[in-house]
Amino acid sequence: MAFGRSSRRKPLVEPVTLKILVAGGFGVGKTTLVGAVSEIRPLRTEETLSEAGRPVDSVEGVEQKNTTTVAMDFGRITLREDLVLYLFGTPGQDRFWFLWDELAQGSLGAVVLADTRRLEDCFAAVDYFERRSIPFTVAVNCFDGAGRYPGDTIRSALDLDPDVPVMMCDARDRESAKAVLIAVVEHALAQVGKAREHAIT
Ligand SMILES: Nc1nc2c(ncn2[C@@H]2O[C@H](COP(=O)(O)OP(=O)(O)OP(=O)(O)O)[C@@H](O)[C@H]2O)c(=O)[nH]1
Ligand SMILES: [Mg+2]
Repeated sequence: MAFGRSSRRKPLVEPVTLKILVAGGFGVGKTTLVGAVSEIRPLRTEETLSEAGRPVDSVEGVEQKNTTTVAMDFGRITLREDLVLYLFGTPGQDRFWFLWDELAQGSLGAVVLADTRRLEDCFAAVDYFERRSIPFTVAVNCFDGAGRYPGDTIRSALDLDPDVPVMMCDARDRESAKAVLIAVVEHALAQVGKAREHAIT
């Protein structure tokens, strides 16, 4: 163009940015999910799993796993021109619990990833968000060879409230991971709406 007018269209509004946590037990696919959807190169804080850690860090079912998140994952996804999510993946190992309060600050909602082969590993995350009234959804990462169960079976096994969405996903798949994030945003916004209504009436 003659006078260098940029052809790039500027967004009409500044996007709303929301913070979403991606939580769950050790090796459930949190880093994978953030990496699958992030439009920026995700920030990772991976350390190699050591021989010494073997008794503590069971990689049963995810034997190809040789690193673990020691602080957080960070990624970003634009869901719409006016809606951007900042994603924070938590570390999965119990010894990094002290980081969760920092990561949870200011978050709109959370995804708790679960693996049906070790469902109990996500109890702590479910508990954490319930106690703090942070809206969350449960996404079962369907690993090959893991048992498939209906959402309601997962719901009762985790003793979830009826309004907590439960869905299946493949953390490696961008569209699947994106659907999980859309569900958590919708759920969290609905919860905020309900809380507001409650405050008015
Ligand atoms: N088959 C299969 N493998 C997966 C899937 N998601 C993740 N993986 C693999 O499982 C392993 C664990 O994934 P990570 O994303 O590192 O898990 P994480 O929850 O971030 O682990 P920590 O940070 O250590 O708690 C990796 O080797 C992935 O390639 C999946 O949906 N299917
Ligand atoms: Mg990780």
